[in-house]
Amino acid sequence: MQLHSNLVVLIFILVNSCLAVKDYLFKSCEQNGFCHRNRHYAKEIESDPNFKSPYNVIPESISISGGTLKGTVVKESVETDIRVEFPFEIGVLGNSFHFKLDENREHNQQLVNYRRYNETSNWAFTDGILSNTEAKFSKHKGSVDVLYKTHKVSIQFNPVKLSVFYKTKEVLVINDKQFLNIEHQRSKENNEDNLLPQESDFNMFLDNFADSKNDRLPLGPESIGLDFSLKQFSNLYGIPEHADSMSLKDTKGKEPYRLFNVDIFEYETDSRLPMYGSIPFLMAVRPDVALGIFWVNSADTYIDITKDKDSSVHWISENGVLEFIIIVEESPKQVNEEYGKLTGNTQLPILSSLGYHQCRWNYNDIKDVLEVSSKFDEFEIPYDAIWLDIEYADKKKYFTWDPENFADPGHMLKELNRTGRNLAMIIDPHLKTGYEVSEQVISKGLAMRNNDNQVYYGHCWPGESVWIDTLDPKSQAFWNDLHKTFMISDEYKNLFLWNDMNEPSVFNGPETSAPKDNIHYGNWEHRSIHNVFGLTYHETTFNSLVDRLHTQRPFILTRSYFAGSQRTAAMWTGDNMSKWEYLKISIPMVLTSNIVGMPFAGADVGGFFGNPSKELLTRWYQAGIWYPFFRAHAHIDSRRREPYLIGDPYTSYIRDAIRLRYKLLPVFYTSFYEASLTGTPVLKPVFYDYQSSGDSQIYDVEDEFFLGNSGILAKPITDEGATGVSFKTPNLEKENFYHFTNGVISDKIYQDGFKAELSDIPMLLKGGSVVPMKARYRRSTRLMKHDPYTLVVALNKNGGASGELYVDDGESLSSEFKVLFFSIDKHGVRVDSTGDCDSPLEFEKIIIVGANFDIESVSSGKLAKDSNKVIINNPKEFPIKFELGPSRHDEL
Ligand code: NBV
Repeated sequence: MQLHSNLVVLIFILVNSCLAVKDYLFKSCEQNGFCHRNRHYAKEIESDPNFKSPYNVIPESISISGGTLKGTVVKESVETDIRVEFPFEIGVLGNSFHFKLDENREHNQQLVNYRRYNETSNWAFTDGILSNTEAKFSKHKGSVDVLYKTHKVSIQFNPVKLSVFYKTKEVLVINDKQFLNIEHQRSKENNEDNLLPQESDFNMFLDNFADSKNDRLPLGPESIGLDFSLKQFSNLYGIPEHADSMSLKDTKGKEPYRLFNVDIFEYETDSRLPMYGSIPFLMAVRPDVALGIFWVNSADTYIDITKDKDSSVHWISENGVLEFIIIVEESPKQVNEEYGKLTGNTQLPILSSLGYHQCRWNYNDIKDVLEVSSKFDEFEIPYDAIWLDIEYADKKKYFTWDPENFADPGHMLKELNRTGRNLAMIIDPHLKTGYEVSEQVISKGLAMRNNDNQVYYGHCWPGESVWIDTLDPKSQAFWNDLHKTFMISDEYKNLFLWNDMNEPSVFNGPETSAPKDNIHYGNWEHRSIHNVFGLTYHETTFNSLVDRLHTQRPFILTRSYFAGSQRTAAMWTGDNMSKWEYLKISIPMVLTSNIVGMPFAGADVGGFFGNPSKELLTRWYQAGIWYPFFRAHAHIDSRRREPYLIGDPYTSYIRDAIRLRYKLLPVFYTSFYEASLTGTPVLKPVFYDYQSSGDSQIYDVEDEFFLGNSGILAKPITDEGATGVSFKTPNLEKENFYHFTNGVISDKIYQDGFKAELSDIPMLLKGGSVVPMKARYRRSTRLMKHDPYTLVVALNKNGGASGELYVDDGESLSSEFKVLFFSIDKHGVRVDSTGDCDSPLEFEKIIIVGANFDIESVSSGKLAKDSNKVIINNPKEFPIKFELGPSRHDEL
């Protein structure tokens, strides 16, 4: 068995090392039964102007109670004897419209749960969502209206169609094109009597895709499909994960976007192929309205997009209940806020996880780890976490240490802790057979099962493995115990965890994942829960860490994720390559993640596969400092490339870049604080603030972004040999942007492009901003704790500026905190605050640019002037009052 499994791994590695993405491994829509059938159905309908949908609401079925409308949709066709009823429910959650439709199915004596999976929302939604009791319903002949806030949803009965109105204007029509399709329960024997004339029966009861490994499809066809027409929306975003542009593309005549969590090897850019995670949330934006569609489904899903003045989106899922949320608000920010109320906002990260992470597959032993660590100090490059990949474990048996190379992990953790550093370790969900942990998983009945209800054995890094079924609530206690005993003792709190391969990745499984007819807790098929499995795994890990660390915020990085993952983990974009195009695409990918409420995102700096040129590596670090999650990583076969190894001037440029990240940590932390409250992006696309600027090009800007609400606008250089940069700055007549390259403020106002040498990180600061920074070099975040702040102030055209700073202890789950609000004008500098933390903060400098008033003296601190900058050193007391000189501008 062992020999066999090693052979499989070897073949996998050999095959992988000579091929790029094996798209033949992944089903195209054409090959994937349910997608093929739904596209076929849509095509038939589009070509028949007389088509009348067979789905109607039964008027007498409507009942309203306690803020919920219940009713029944009937699928009825005169050409056939089909008559199936689907109960549905409509409600309003917060300010979001919620629709859920199920099917009353007959128990068919099968092993697998015969019902449509209806628990995706249990994983995706946060606790304590309240129904909006102010929602009103009004019945009419042939329709019923739901009214809430400034919204109305009108449900037409025959055929079923939902029109969504916002401030009296129609913004969305659901089932406008009549693509609604619910493949109801039937058997192979009576299938013919259950088909509509427009339907194809392609692969309803068998899956002939070569890699499908005989999926038994025990429940036959169960797919759902539905179209959404977005009125006057042509800017669509979201539905990650794809290595593609931020603005979604038209898929007519092409592959649809697919959401199916897979370990995609050497993924290509400009692709709608599925990747490691999926968030079925789409945002559409026009100057006056922003709209969100959250398709609450964890099965294999395709999305067809037609882009036009009125765009349309066709969602197709393999099974599950038909459930979706519609959010309509004025701005993308408000849509994020509503989505955050449903799925939760990102956790406020432990501050040190916002520092720089140094990873590679693999650091060889403890000596290696500690040497790398001290090299960072020798070269005065800050870092916060060093990472261990799969080789630290004894024969890749997670929860063990390699006895030779990692004999005394306690010593390593203590040494790292001395300089405030963390160790991040990988723990994957595949567990090698034949050792204590996997044996217990099997004996406790916690393993994922195959379609014969036996433990499922597959292959992954350690060879033959079993998978923990984290849908089973019993897995939690078991996982808690493992983490407690493994992590040596409570003494060590400087541990971060990394959950990889949790799509789950199965080397010999269909599409490199688990067979869809495998079985999970509740006898649900893997088919139904596939896209949420990764979340169940990292959430279980999160809870284990909370259990172990008690009051300290855990940090977990996950590769696979779903809507709701933001509550407990950070993500990264997986195995990219050391090529310029991957550096470039990482920015729209991270922006997309921010748009859909998962801001703690990053990409492997330097590229995972291959060896970057020195220029590429430098530019990647300069871009990487903006990723909310900032980690360098490299494949086991790549050359070592820790920043100090590259040699000057590159090492110096990289050092400067990393140090700039540390200087900006107060801004990152404040942005995360805001994100944790309101779901707002940490890396914010430009269109968020210029939605109604009248500049339609702003909607496609995907190579520059704001850092939260700080006013910092950055545009990383992602082209080889580039020596200049040109920003897209809207509203230049009304607003001014100051040069802020490398975090050094200048009084120069941006006009058009400028030069950017290899040493330069191009950035601008919007007039009207106050940026709190910590300027001193320290080895790690924790060592910066008591450092004083510098305030960088860029005044707007009216001579004013404001900004925010969030402070707490940086690590406790619930700690005392303080939010400072800075405001500056010709009278002086004010600081207001809220919160209960009263540890004093120190400010060492205030640098002001853009003052067209002359400050003669200040009430606190020492005034200095450097060309056109005003500098106040060591201000002790706020407010600071300005005494203006004779050339004051009274019109201000
Ligand atoms: O654990 C090894 C790697 C890891 O370094 C990488 O970051 C993950 O995305 N892991 C995938 C396994 C396979 C890599 C080919």
